[in-house]
Order: sequence, then structure tokens, then C-alpha cells
Amino acid sequence: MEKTLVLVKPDGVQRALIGEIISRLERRGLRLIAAKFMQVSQELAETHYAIHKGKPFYEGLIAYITSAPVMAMVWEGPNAVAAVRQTMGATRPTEAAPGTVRHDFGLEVGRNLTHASDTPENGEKETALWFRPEELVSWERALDPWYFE
Ligand code: D4T
Repeated sequence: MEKTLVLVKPDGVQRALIGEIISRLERRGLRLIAAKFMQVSQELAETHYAIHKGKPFYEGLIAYITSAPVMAMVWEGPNAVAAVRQTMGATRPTEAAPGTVRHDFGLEVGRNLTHASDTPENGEKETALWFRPEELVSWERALDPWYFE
């Protein structure tokens, strides 16, 4: 089953939107398999955002993600990566479609509330970066056949 890392970033945590965001993913039919509320270390932030090192927004991005706790989660499901990115909306909230998390709650790219893996490969890599294997819970929901074909 495809996996994706989802972070409710510090602005989402401070604005008490953890429940709203989890609720949208649950209602979509995705299955939660790991979660932890944590303060992100400088080292983890730099590894996670290594691809952006050197870009003008990099320092601000690291400061933002380490500024308060995050809710880190792994969700799985068919096409989980595309489904979650669709639920979150475009990176820039003013370009996100109405009904998405970033449209409904955001204004600025540097306060865009969530992170979600952008490819299935990165879903696997980011899951391994943020969670130890024993933190992933393999389980079946009683209603899985009503969500998954
Ligand atoms: P994340 O990784 O946070 O889910 O964002 P996206 O996958 O949607 O977008 P991204 O990797 O292009 O950007 C990572 C992160 O950097 C911030 N950012 C981005 C920013 O502050 N200014 C910018 O101009 C861009 C492109 C927002 C998300």
C-alpha cells in the first residue's frame, strides 16, 4: 500500500488545526499507520529539506519547521501521495483550490500548514527518515473493503 508522510507544521499546531487536518484525511478514507507529536531538531529539519539548501527561502523554512512542535504522521492507501497532496492543495495557499486545507486555512507559502510527500518514492524515504520501523502499525480497518476496492 502506498505511504505518505504528512506533517502538520508549527502554524497548524499553534492554530489548533491538528484535529481538522486529521479529520479530513480520515474522512477521505486514508489509513493512519503512525503518528507522533514532536519538536523537530535542527538536524532533522536540515535533512528533510536538504533539497532546498541554498534557495532564498531555505533559512526561513528551517526556522519555521523548528519554531514549535509538529504532528508527524504516516498515512497509507491507494494513491495516497496524490490523494493527500490534493487534500492539502497547492504549495502556495493563494493558488490552492477552494476546499483544500491550504486554501481554507492559509494565505502565505511560508505558513502553508502542512507537508506531504510528493512522490511514492519520497513517501517511503520520508517515512524512514521520520519514523523507526517499529513505530509503523500494520493493521486492518473493519471498514477497509468499503474504502478500498
Ligand atoms: P512541503 O514540502 O512543505 O509539503 O511543500 P511542497 O512539497 O508543497 O513544496 P516545495 O517542496 O516546493 O517547498 C517546500 C517548502 O518550502 C516553502 N517554500 C517553498 C517557501 O517558503 N517559499 C517558496 O518560494 C517555495 C517554493 C514551502 C514549502
